[in-house]
Formats: sequence, structure tokens, C-alpha cells
Amino acid sequence: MRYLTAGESHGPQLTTILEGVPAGLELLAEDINTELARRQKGHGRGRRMQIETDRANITSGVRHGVTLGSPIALVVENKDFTHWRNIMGADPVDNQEEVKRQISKPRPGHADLNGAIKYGHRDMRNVLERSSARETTVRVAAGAVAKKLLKSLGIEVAGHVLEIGGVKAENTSYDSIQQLQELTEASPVRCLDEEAAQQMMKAIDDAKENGDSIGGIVEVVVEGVPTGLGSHVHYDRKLDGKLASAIMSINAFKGVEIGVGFEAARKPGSQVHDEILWSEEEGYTRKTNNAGGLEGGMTTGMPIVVRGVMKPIPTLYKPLQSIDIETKEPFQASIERSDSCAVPAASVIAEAVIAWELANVIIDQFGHDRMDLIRENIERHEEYARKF
Ligand code: EPS
Repeated sequence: MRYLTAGESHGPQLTTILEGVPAGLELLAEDINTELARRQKGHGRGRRMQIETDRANITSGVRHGVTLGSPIALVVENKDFTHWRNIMGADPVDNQEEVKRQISKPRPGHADLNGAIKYGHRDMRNVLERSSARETTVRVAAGAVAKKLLKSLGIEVAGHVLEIGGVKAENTSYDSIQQLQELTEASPVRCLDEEAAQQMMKAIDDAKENGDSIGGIVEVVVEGVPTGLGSHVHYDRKLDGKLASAIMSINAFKGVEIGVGFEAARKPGSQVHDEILWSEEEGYTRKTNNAGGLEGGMTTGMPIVVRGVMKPIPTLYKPLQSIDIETKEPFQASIERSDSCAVPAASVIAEAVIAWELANVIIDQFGHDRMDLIRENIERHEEYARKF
């Protein structure tokens, strides 16, 4: 499977086309809209989220609630476009000088300056509009389809927030992935630890008051994954590489960990590697899951655990020094509307991109065209792996 996205933050709409989704998957607009609504929420979101009510219009690839195997096109309207019609329209304008809201002052930490140099744009709005995290709306839409596909195969994905602005969740235990989903859904910062959540919200409010922004750490957990997804035989088939790349492709993400991650540098091998067990009912399992469900570029059958770190959003109300590209003079104020913290939303985006990679590798390994055959192939493989 593959997908493309198109759309500018204040353009008329965001679009994604998903190619290679098998036929026979039950899919409703509501499945996608639920995920879009989750992405819009979270303590620390800015004014744009009050303007938008993101909803996907399915314009191809689904008939009577079931996928056809043909490309699925999803369209999400930008309501805010009504305020930007003259600035963001596709038609030529007579006098470029009169176009409002041109940007010549790059924000440190954003794509503005590098993108402007690379593409030759004097108006950095041409960069900002596409580099905006608004694009993640349709990545979540694509991920919603992948999540639905995984769910139909008994695979569950959940994301949660571990840290915001230096406040760490201490109590992160849960009984089942369903409980993890329910508890984080009820939290305004998608955090399991209620006490930490209160402190996180305070940190977000403080940042907002200071015209600042804060980042954090999110974790994605996937359960019910078949053993042996991915491969050890070639670098670009290693699943951990693909998952890491997916996380790093999310706007503002600067690092990724799998399982114990960077902590593995501080422990001896005897405390890192997961001892192998076997039982008649379960087949091969592990005593621990420090590997985060991945060894040798392949799934072990244990839950996948991936974490990502998001830097503070670089669109700030508090001025940081930069240079006006027209005058070459330093300046200290570039004010664009912003979120003070989007880490809770980022955990929903992380779920989406991980779900897409997993759905993709499953289709590669277990068949391409029909959901019923994919399901049968996985069941056969699981039975074989249990007895192996
Ligand atoms: C976002 C939409 C954007 C920003 C935010 C995320 O809308 P606008 O630019 O109209 O405010 O709120 O993106 C950024 C702050 C950024 O720097 O990319 C969204 O839909 O998530």
C-alpha cells in the first residue's frame, strides 16, 4: 500500500489517496471521523482547532460501506479557507505586491528558511502552508483506514503521552490495551497518570501565558501482532527501521525509541534481552518485552512499543531572534497563530503512522487483494508459528 497527501494549511482542502487497500474491508466515514476528532483534541491546542471540525469525505474506493480494492480518496475541507480565499487561491493575481500576509521573517525551528532557499520562494508562506502540521489531518485519515484493517485482524493500536514539558507520567501501568485506550481517551492530555496529567496541564497553561510552547514524549503500543513481520534479510525490509522512519516523519519529532530504547546503553545484555518461553496454548512468548516486540527487524509476537519525542512547536508568540530575508535586518517578532502544546494530538498521529506501516507489511506478507484471504493466511501462519 502507499498513500500521497496534498493540501496547504489554509488552502481549500486536504486530500489523500490510498492505493493498494484490499477489497472487502468494512469502512465508514465515521471510522475516519472518530480519529480526526481525536487529533483535534488535547489541552494546549490553539484557535485553529475551534474553527475546524475535521470530517472526511470518501470520494472513491468504497461502496456501500466496503472497500473495493480501488484507490481510496479522502477529502477534508479546511473551513478556515473562507478567510484565506484571496491569499491562498490557485488563480493568478494581478499584483503580487498586494497579496496580504506575505512572510519574509523565518521562524527558528520551522521549515521556513530552508524551504524558501531550496524552492526559491521569497514569500515564505509558500513553505509554511505545506510544512504546517495541518497536513497530519490526512495522515490520521490514512491511519484510520489502516487501524480499521488491523482491528479486523484482531490487532489493536493505542497511543498515550508519557511526558510533557519535563513532567513525567510515573504510573503508566494498565491491565489491557482496551483499558489503555479508554483511560487515555478520558484524559485531556492522553496520559494514564492523573496526577502527572494535572501537572502537565499546568505546564501547558504556564507556557501559553509566557507565549511559549512545550514538547514531550508519546508512546504507541500495538497488540495482537503476528510473529515474523518484517525481515532480517535486507536493510529496507527491517520493520523497526520502517517504524522509526514513520515516527520521525511526523512534524516536530526529533527522536525515536523501541522497547527500552536508549536505556539499553546503560544495562548489561543479561538485563536487556528477553528470555524465550514456550507453552502449548501460546507457543513462543517472552519473559519480558525489553525489545518492544522487535528483534532482527522482525516482530516477536510480543506487543510493539515505540516512543517518539516531539520538540516544542516552533511557532511562538514569544519572539526569538531571526533575520528578515528582504532587509537582512535582525528582528524579534513573528507572530503566527499556534498551539502551546500539541503532544496529545501527536500521540494520535503516532498511532496513525505506526498503524499504516503495520497494515502495509501485513499486506505485503499475507496477500494483497482480499481481506478474507489475508485473514486466512494470518490464521494459518499463527497456527504454524505456535507449533514451530
Ligand atoms: C494545525 C493547524 C495549524 C496550526 C498548527 C497545527 O493551523 P494554523 O496555522 O491556521 O494555526 O494550528 O500547526 C502549527 C502550529 C505548526 O507550526 O505547524 C493542525 O491542524 O494540527
